Amino acid sequence: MPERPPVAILGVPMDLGQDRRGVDMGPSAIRYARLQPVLEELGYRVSDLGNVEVPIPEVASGGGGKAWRLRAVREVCLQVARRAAGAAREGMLPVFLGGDHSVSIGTVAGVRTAGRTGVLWVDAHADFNTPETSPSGNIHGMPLAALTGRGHPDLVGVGGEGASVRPEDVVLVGLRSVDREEKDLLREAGVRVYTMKDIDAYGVAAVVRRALDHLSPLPRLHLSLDLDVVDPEVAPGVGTPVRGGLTYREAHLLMELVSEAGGVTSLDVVEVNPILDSRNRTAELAVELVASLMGRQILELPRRPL
Ligand code: NNH
Ligand code: MN
Ligand code: MN
Ligand code: MN
Repeated sequence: MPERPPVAILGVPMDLGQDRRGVDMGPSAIRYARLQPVLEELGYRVSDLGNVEVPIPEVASGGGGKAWRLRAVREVCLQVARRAAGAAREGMLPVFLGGDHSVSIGTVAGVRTAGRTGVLWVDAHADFNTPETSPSGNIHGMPLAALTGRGHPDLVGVGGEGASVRPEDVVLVGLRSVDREEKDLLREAGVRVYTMKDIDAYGVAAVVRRALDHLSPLPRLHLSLDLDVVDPEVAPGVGTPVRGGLTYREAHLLMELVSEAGGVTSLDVVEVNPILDSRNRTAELAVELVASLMGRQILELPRRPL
């Protein structure tokens, strides 16, 4: 992995994968919280590629009940995948700003065309539903299942033939809300899962070390950060808050340890909803966490290992 690859920011203002308004403003909120200047201060060359065009729910087409607005979500994800593939093949480090988590069906499908990709899914939820198991019909609860080849063919097929990632290349961290049948799918798929209980019992450091021992041998690492993984007291601006999440420092430590281990080749920052937030706190936290992931340190000094 090159030391400081050029960064490309791509916004995906999509709120079609769930039914609370406002997450479409995530890209604006995160840009307003100074993502680009913060990355430039860290020494990156950054280009903002703008936003992918997304229809508003009032005019979005397709599907209902088992997978709401399926056709529109697929169309957006196809665009995202095309842009993501371009950026990754040019050797850029794409940072995708959601939007709800359904955008990741496109981001991961795109970046993996540049090489086999390990996925670190950091989320309160597993996002491993299919239309059959989903209690809500919301596609933002389905992206990881789709990426590993499960669910509606229109979602699975965003990446072309076959699954975008192998289940053994996926690690989930931070879970505390998983639907009943979703649990069965997770177990059958054989993905690695570290829940909040594991974090409580062993600590973030041990969990991250295990996750990266497993994923680091792969040529690419994609981190998909759903801000609802952080405790809602710290990150209130999300559509589906769940108590008992990462503390402020646990979230930073996770990022710092991934950075120390070599960083990522692509990143999603999703589910920031400024309408549900107060004073843009969650977007500001998101930018801070990205800074920690991209190399910001408390002390810029060589440290001796403990
Ligand atoms: N599991 C629920 C569903 O399928 C909620 C998913 N919500 C999320 N996922 N925010 O990250 O609808
Ligand atoms: Mn999610
Ligand atoms: Mn979530
Ligand atoms: Mn596919």
